[in-house]
Amino acid sequence: MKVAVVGATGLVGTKMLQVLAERNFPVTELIPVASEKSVGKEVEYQGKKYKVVSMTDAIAAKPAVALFSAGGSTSLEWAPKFAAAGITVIDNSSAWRMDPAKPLVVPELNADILTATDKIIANPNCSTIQMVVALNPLHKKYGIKRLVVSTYQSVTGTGVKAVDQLMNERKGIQGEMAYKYPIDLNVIPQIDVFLDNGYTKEEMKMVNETKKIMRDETIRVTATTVRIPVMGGHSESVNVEFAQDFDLNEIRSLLSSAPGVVLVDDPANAQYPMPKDAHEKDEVFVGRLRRDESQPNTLNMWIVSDNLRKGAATNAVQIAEYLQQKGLLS
Ligand code: 2RA
Repeated sequence: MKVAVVGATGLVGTKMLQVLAERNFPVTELIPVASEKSVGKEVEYQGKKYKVVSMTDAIAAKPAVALFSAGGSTSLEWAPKFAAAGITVIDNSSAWRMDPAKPLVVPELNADILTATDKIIANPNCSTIQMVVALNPLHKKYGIKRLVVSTYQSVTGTGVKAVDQLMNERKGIQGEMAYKYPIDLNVIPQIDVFLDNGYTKEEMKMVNETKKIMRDETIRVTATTVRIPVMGGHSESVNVEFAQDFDLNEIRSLLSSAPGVVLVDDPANAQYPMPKDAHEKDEVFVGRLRRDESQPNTLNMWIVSDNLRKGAATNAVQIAEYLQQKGLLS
């Protein structure tokens, strides 16, 4: 199968290539695509070098599927052109996520909504993906009424410029700033721009995408999203109010058998998920499970995952795998 990766030289694009190779996706021809300034550069895939091509050349090559990680405006302009050529686009930007006509997919939850006519499929925001993967089995059993989430997000979510900023600060080198403020030895309670309601765009992504993916508009969600100086993945403290009472042991067993979830919850031995341990893993790690003693039917949990993998590249490749296995690609 011909596969295009659009934004192949970026952090997520590079990870998409890595994940496609690791999971043995049946790639017969790889078409790496990037902005005009990167055309002609080479990327490596399974030990072979491939030349980066332009968008127009990629469409002419007619891949069956194009994994996009090139930003919202590029996606708004180019995804419809790929789709019009019969190419299925799996898009990692926020451009199409809340479009009612476009599926927003986390395969563990809602791949069943996909059809052969879906030519633009949205990959959700990283912080949303890891949260819903962990919450889905609990929602099915107890019904979630309300979520209060606070995130601790890795600099890799911003991109290579932010990774460079953190490393430069560590080494005392004056370099380009990805953030308005230093990130090393600091915490920045702003991810993306502020909206009129006082929340950031990242916070409202968590609110709106959660309802769409979980197919339940009644779930109430409030979020505070924060950037911290770590590399390995995003962490989240989630307070979950259920419609009915729960049993903590049953919660543990539901999470232990949930697809894509690994339970790491042994406080007596100081075992809990940490971004260092989630780095380069595809699963969502859950721990610190405890009853919220301040109100009934409420659970506290801690969720960690590698934002570049399950939060972006792995989820996109899993969608492609589903489409391929179900014969939904042209
Ligand atoms: C972030 N959620 O971590 C973004 C990346 N998509 O900034």
